[in-house]
Amino acid sequence: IRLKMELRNALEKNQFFIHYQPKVSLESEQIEGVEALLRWEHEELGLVSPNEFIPVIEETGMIHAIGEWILKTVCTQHKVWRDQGYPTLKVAVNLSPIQLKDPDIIEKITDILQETNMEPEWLEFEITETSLIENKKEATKILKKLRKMGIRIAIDDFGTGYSSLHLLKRLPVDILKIDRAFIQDNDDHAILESILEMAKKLQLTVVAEGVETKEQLDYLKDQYCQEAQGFFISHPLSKEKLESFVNAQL
Ligand code: G
Ligand code: G
Ligand code: MN
Ligand code: NA
Repeated sequence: IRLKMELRNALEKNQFFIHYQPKVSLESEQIEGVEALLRWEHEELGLVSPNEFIPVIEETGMIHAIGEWILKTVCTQHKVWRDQGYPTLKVAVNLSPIQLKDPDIIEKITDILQETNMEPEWLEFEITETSLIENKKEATKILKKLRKMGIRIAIDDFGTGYSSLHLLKRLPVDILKIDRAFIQDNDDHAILESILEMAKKLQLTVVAEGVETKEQLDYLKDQYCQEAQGFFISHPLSKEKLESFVNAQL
C-alpha cells in the first residue's frame, strides 16, 4: 500500500530513470546494443527493485503512462547520442503484457517514434515468453504490426515457458533471449545447445543473458551464439557510465 501511494507521484517527482545494460556481439566483442531498464529512486525508500514495483504499476494501470515515459525517454536519449556522434546502438525496451492489452498501443508507439525522430530499425521490444503464450492471439496481432513498422521483437527469459518449436515458428519474433538459468548451469548444456540449434533453424538471433564468467562467454562463442549480456560484460549503467563504456571501446 505504501509503494502504491508513493508510486502515484513518482513520475511528476522525476523519481524514475533508466539504466542501460550493454549487449555485445560474441564475434567482435564490441557493444552492439543496450537493454533499457527502469529504475525508481524514492527519497526515503531509496532505490526500489523493479521486481517489487513493476507488479504494482501493472496492477494499478500506471504501467501505461510509465511505459510511454520509458519509451519517450529512451528514444530522446538515443537522438542525443546520435547527434553527439556516438556509434549508433540498438536499444531494447521491455514491454509489459499489460501494455500489449492496450488497444491504442500501436498508435502511442507510432506517435512517440515520430515525436522523437527515432528510426524503428534501432528499436527492439522484449516480451517475456510466458506473457506471449498467455495472450497469444492478441499479442501476435500487435507484434506483427510492430514488425511491419520495422521494430524487432525479442522473446525475453526464453526457456522458462513452454514454447514448442511449432509455436515459435508461427510467432512474429526475431530474437531469442535465453534465460540466465540455462547460461549459468555449467553442468548441463544440453538444453542450451538444443535452443541454439532450434534458433539457427528458425533463423532467429540468439542473445545469452546473465553471462557472469569468462568460461560462460567462451563457451557461448564456441557454440556460435551471436550476442551476450551479463555482469561479466557490464552491469546496467547510468547514461554517463554507458558513455564512458562506449568511449573506452572506440
Ligand atoms: O533490471 P532488473 O534486473 O532489476 O529488472 C528486474 C525485472 O524488471 C526484469 O524482469 C526486467 O525485465 C523488469 N524490468 C526492468 N525494466 C523494465 C521496464 O522498463 N519495463 C518493464 N515492463 N519491465 C522492466
Ligand atoms: O527479465 P529481464 O531479462 O528483462 O531482466 C533483466 C534483469 O537481469 C536486470 O534487472 C539485470 O540487472 C539482471 N541481470 C543482468 N545481467 C545479469 C547477470 O549477469 N546476472 C544476474 N544475476 N542478473 C543479471
Ligand atoms: Mn529484458
Ligand atoms: Na530476461
